[in-house]
Amino acid sequence: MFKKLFPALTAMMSIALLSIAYLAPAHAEDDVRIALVVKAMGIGFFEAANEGAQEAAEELGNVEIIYTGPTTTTAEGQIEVISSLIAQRVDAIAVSANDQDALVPILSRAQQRGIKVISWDSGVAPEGRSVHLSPSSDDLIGRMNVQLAADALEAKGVSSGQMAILSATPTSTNQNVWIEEMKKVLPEFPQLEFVDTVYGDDLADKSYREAVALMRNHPDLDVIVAPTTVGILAAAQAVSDEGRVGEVYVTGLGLPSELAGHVESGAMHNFAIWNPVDLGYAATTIAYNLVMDNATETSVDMGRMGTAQLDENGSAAMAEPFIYDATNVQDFADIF
Ligand code: RAM
Repeated sequence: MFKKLFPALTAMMSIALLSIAYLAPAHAEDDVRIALVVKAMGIGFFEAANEGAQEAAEELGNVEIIYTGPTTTTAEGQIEVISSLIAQRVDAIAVSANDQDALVPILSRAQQRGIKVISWDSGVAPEGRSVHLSPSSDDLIGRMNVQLAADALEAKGVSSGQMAILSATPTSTNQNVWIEEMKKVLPEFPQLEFVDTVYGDDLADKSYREAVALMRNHPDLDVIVAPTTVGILAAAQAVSDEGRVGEVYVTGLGLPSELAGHVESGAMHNFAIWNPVDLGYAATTIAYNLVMDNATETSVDMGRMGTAQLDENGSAAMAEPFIYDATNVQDFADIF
C-alpha cells in the first residue's frame, strides 16, 4: 500500500512545494513595502533621506523600503516608476514630486488600488495623495533664503547688491513655493536687487552652465541663491572655476558634506538645510502609519520626530532648518 502511495505522495509534495515557491513573493508575506520615490537617482540629498527611511524600517521591524526614482528630474520618469510600483502592489508610495499636477492621475490610480500615497519634500496636489510632509514651513524657508542673501552681502562688505536665483526644475513644487515666499519678503530687504531666476533642473551640468551664464549676463551680480542642493553645489563650483570667489557669493539650501570645501574657499559664507535623514525617516513613518490605519484627519505619528499636525489640506511641516557656516559646517559634514 505504502509502496503504491509513495510515488504519488512525493509527486504531490513536489507539486505543492513548487507552487509554494512559485507563489511566494520575494519579500516576507507580512512585510509592509514602502516605496520612496525621489525626484531623480544620484542626488545626495535623497540618498541621505533613504538612510533615514532605512532607519525607520529597522525600527518598525516589518518594513521593506524600495528606494527608486527616474534618472532625470521629470514627471514622465516618475509616472513610469509609479506604474511599475502599482504593478508590484506595494503598500505605500512616498514621493517627492517633479510636478504637483502631472502625477495626480497615476497616484489616484494607486490610491484606487488600495495603495497609501503621501508626498514629502516636493508636494503633490491634494487629490493625488492623503498627506504631504514639508521639511519646514514654506514661508520660513523663503524668508531664510533671502536672509542668507543679505548675510552674503554683509560678508562681502557691501551695503547693497544684486541677487539671482538658481532653481531646480520649473515645475518643482517645493522650489516654486519657496521662490514665491522669497519674493513676498524681498521688499523687506531693500539692499537686495533681485535680477533673475534660472533653472538647472537639479542636473549638475545644467546647473553649472546656468550659474556661469548668470555671472556673464549680470557682471555686477553679488549673490546666487540656489534653494536646491544640486544647484548650490554647481554654483559654488562655477564661482570657483570662473575665479569669482569674493565677488560672487553662493548661498541657499545645501548639504554640509558637499559644501564644506566651498565655505572654506570663501565661495560661500553660509547656507541652510533641515536634516534630510530625519525627513526620510519621518516620511517613512507616516507612510507606515497610514498603511496600519494609525492616523486621524488631523495628526499622524512620526516616531522620534514627534507628531505631524495636519492642516485642512493634509499638509504638515517637520522641523526648522539650520544654518551652517565656517564655525560648524565640518561638524555636520560627516552626517549629511
Ligand atoms: C534638492 C532637491 C530637493 C530639495 C533640496 C533642498 O536636493 O531639489 O527637492 O528639497 O534640493
